[in-house]
Amino acid sequence: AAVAAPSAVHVNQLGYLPDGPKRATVVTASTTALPWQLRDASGGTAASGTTTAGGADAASGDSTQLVDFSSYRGTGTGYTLTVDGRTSHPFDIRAGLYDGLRADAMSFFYQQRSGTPIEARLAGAAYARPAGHLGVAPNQGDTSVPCQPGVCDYARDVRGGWYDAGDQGKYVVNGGIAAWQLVNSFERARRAGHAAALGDSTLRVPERGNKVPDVLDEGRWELEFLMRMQIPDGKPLAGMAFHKIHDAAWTGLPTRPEQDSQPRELHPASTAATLNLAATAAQCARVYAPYDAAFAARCLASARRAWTAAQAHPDRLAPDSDGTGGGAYGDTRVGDEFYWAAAELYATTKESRYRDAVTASPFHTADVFTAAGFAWHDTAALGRITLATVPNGLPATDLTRVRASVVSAADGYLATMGRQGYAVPLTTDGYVWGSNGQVANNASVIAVAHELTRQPRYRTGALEALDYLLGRNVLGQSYITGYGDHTALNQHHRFWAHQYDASLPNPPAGSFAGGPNAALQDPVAQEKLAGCKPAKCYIDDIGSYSTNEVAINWNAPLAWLVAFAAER
Ligand code: 9MR
Repeated sequence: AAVAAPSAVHVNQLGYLPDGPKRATVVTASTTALPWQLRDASGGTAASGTTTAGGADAASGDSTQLVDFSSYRGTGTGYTLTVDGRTSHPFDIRAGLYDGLRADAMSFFYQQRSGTPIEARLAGAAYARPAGHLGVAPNQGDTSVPCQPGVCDYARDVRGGWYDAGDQGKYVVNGGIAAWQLVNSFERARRAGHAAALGDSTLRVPERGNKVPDVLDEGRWELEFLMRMQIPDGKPLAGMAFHKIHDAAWTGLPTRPEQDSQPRELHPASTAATLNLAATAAQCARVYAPYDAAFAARCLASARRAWTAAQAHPDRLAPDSDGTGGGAYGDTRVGDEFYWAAAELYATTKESRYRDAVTASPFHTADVFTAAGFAWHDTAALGRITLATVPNGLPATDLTRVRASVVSAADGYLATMGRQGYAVPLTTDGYVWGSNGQVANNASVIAVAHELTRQPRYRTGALEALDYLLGRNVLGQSYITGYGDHTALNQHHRFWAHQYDASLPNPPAGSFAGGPNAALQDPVAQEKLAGCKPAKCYIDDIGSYSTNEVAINWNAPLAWLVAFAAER
């Protein structure tokens, strides 16, 4: 595989929807309008016009001009845009634009599954591998995993779930938000009348043909793992969830999952993990009920136990320091998780005790949609979205306020987009570890505002965030493998490590890079990106884990957003 050099005319390299916005950005010193031409595959001029000022883009430092060809109504493949003698990568304009990416961004999760073989017939021969972490040598987990010394005196079967990212750790807080977003994408699509697009036999997963929507099959793979992380009755801290399970020491790259010989360990139970379990298991009880009543009941029982345990132990806080052999995922502020869990339990059960927990939470009236966006450590927005969209018994005035808070957050993100050359719902200080995930999360809030209001500007905003992720950005970089000419191809991963071992594959199509991170938190970024403007702090190198890793909590909002964009 090879990628083309970037072009100075930055477009969505996958393309544009016929009825969607169609804008591009050109980096230029010119402060006067420039002529542009849209050319079709045969080279004929399909449309033409002049640019408008994009201004100085603060996050990149570039001065920009904007092209707007939204009024063009033709369809086809192989279009290019020429501005001032410079030509973009080719792109399509067609209604089915996002169908392939919808499946690939979701199928990423199958390929990250632990505890099951990845089958060639589903993933392609290059991506097939034996099951990882089923206790088969040299693996030392995950069928009987002991605790770290002093944490517990027994072992637990915590097989399954998804590997978090390029490493093979499994973390309840990150698994929680990612599972919630996949299941939520189905719940939202069903409300919108588009459930069939995520239905049975729409994904390359082993459960195809079982009459359950494939995205729910995928979510269940993680939910079963999350419930295995719950401490059984009769043990100290019963009902709490272990924060994480991972290797005792970091493994090198490459390390195929089935070849990992490190001991695996359970880390102390945490309030944050327990509330992630309560929230996602409560959502599970609601969404899976029509397909598997017994599973839904098991989810609800687990959620209730987790909630009760978290209330009894509100101060088991995961530290930032526990980062040997796996990510720390420290979280010392758990009021947001309490709110999220209460909201999910209330939406599912309608019981007054959970409603009281919702309305008593300071997060119920706080501005939970920050400029930075919600994240694995900042989950109140998930609860707010559920309360705004899932029928519940909140008083009408409260419900109106809850819904208005989503719409006003979306207006804020749209305003942020409008102030920049690249229409990204991220402020200049938002280029953190996983910034692309934050772009997708904020775009999903804009999409929920579209559901609540039906106002076209919110669909436009959500689609333009995808333009950013697919190449309309300062680097002219598509951050999604396989979609675009100049794409991410060497994301940090222990199996898809082609850059380090030519016998291994690159990441599969639909893999989403973490994205620009101004803090330069790895040696490659520090060496290659010193002095970068925030939006440029990205390098497609396997060693740059702080800018170029994949992770389940980034692919999940991408899959969510693309499912929204693909609806027609
Ligand atoms: O996404 C996480 C980010 O918010 C943190 O700042 C960063 C450092 O702690 O860790 C990120 O998560 C990584 C995790 O720690 C280990 N697995 C890979 C994750 C993505 O890079």
